[in-house]
Amino acid sequence: MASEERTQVGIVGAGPAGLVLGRLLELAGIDTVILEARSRDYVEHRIRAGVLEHDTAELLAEAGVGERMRAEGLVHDGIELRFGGAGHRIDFPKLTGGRHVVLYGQTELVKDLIAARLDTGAPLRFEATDVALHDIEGEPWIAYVHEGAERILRCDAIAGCDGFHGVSRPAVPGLKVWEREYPFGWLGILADVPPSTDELIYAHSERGFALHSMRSLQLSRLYVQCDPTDDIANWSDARIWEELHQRLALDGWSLQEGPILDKGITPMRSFVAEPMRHGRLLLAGDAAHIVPPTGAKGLNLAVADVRLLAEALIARFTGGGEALLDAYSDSALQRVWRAEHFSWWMTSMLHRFPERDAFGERLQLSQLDYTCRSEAASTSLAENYVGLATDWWSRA
Ligand code: FAS
Ligand code: PHB
Repeated sequence: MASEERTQVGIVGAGPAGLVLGRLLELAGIDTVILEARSRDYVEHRIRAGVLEHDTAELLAEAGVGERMRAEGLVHDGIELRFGGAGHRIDFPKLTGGRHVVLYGQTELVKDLIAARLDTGAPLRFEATDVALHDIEGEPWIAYVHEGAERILRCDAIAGCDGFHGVSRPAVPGLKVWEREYPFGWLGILADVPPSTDELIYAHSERGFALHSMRSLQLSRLYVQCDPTDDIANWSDARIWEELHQRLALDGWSLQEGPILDKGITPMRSFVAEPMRHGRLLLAGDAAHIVPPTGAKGLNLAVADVRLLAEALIARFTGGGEALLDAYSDSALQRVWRAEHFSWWMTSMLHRFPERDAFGERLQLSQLDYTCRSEAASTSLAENYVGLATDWWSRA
């Protein structure tokens, strides 16, 4: 006989979406239970995003989980676009009225959120398997297995924060899906070497795209565009560094090598599923949408979703009615499509397309040149990269 319990919001998934939502609801006194399929160790060491938008960093600090981010995160006031043998800096504060980004790995953010939740004792169940959603249009409940026992969680609402391969999106009937696959992926490395640059370098080269990012002043994170079906076994450390040297090359600048601690290939896609609500099931984060990582939007978009979702659920549970919940999907999708377009635009401008399209390549170079020369075009890149201010969406 399965043991039963009840909560106000059942959250499926302990990635950034589920953990931030859990934190915001907990601070508002809303009961939640988070169910996570994998182990704590797995979730805390899954290397993914690195850039926090201005308002994402602010939200984490306001939610009381930003202390280590403030101490160890790196505030960045710009990025460099490198093409045609020259580097061009995009100055964020100058173009956006003082906004910036913070370099702080998703692994660290997840560790901070998990620690905060375990510290308060709010339920967070790792290795919760066989999660199945039921009666999402009526009286929702979640069946799952934990510590060898069948469990039932009855909820007033379910937040599907279980990522692209989760069970929540498939539970929504009649979904409308938009998808675009790209003919390339990213090979990413984590290297035990100080970054060779103070700010991120996005490089367009004849050999393909490369990105020099970082995780700290001691740890570098770098990427090269590759065939999405390629096998990482085909990429020796020496071959990876050689490609990075060639694609990031600039007179008077050199790239420092170091031991590679982790390497992997990630395919790229743009994906949106609508609506993000069905009955009492609300989708947030990668469960509803995916962006190519070029614009550093994935994690930030997940946080933007749960900022809206938390506000709607808090209103629902504190006598504010369901108007914000009814508006959640449309409000979230406005931000989703803006991030989808920006991520597609950055990806299309910077990557070399396999069909060796000479005309397309000249268009890319012209777009890069214009983006760096025109204050209007630089401002457009900068305001999307640091993240449109939360109140931007309510302006006429
Ligand atoms: P997540 O996928 O992070 O979390 C979902 C959670 O749900 C996971 O912990 C999963 O174990 C759990 N789950 C899944 N199914 C479940 C089930 N049935 N029951 C219970 N739990 C379940 N974004 C960037 O901005 N920059 C990057 O460089 C970048 N690199 C990436 C590299 C890779 C390989 C991937 C896959 C993504 C990358 N992203 C990047 C995007 C990434 O950061 C996501 O946008 C971000 O993790 C989204 O957070 P969540 O929506 O919480 O989803
Ligand atoms: C990262 O540091 O992982 C990173 C930074 C910027 C991007 C994508 C990934 O656009």
